[in-house]
Amino acid sequence: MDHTQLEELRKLAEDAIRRAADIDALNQVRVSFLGKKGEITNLMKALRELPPDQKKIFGQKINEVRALIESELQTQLPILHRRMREARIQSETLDVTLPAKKRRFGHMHPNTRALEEVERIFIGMGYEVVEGPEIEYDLYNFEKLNIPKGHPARDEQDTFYINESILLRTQTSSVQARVMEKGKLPIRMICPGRVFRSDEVDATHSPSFHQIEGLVIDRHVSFSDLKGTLDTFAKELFGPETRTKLRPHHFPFTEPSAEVDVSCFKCGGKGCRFCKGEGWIEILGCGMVHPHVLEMCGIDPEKYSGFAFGVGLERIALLKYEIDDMRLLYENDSRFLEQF
Ligand code: 2NL
Repeated sequence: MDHTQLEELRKLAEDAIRRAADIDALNQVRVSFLGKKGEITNLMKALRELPPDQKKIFGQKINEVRALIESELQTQLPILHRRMREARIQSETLDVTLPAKKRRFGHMHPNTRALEEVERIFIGMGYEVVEGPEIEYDLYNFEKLNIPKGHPARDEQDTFYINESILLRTQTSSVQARVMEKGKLPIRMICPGRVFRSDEVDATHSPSFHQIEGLVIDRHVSFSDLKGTLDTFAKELFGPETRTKLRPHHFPFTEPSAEVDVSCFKCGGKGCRFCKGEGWIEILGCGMVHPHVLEMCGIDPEKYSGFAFGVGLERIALLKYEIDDMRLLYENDSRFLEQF
């Protein structure tokens, strides 16, 4: 160990410190000179081998060099900080004269628009919106709705079964059966949601579509309540001129049952291309809840009565927005969706 060697080390360190391009590089220099295995630390260890008189001289000298390196590092730190900040500002400059990027706005799917419209109407009449599981027990989807084993609606040709007792719901009535079973009366609810049927895709069918069902249960609910409610609904949805008419029908879960037609909102009922010359368009199915259904869901049919109805959401969307093929609703072609 001699003075020149220490002097060289100091120069070397100073040089490395000045050349460090950023804070990381500076830290590396710090470690390589002052760190646990650094040059200065090694020299300190080497002191032990020296005779006592030299130990003192070189000890002092090494400490001086260390202090110099430390102060040099201290000086360089703010300089590097400033330099890095300036470089970042340089690279982040914003050219405000560049043309703006065009924003692409998304918007509501026609199904969602139709759904929110229907929900708005029924919420306005005091209904609650309730949702339930898409994977359902046979018990809630069929049994409690008066569709016993062996009924054609249960056919594997029409229903997606997961196993013998679990399936993909074919109607949202299963949600209503669950609500009735809870026993909190009266009930005034709609339940929108996805349902599944084993259908081939065509212009009016899909294996998965959406339904909105409604249910009202209270004392003294009558068929005229049902008629009035659906007439109000049709007028709200298709315009105040709309008239409704009921045709007798059959559903296993209602008695009596009916299908509801609305006067064509294009021609006012005279008959046109839109209503295929009929003047009327079918929009939903309905009826008074079958006493047996009430019973199976734990409600006393002697004390309570109610009505129920079901509409296909896609059918409403197709009619309201004059779309002629249901597949367009599922393809997510933005050129189509942009039009609504
Ligand atoms: C249709 C017919 C309908 C119901 C659904 C219902 C639900 C319960 C009890 C009784 Cl919990 N009925 N729902 C009633 C009549 C018709 O839907 O053609 N839908 C598209």
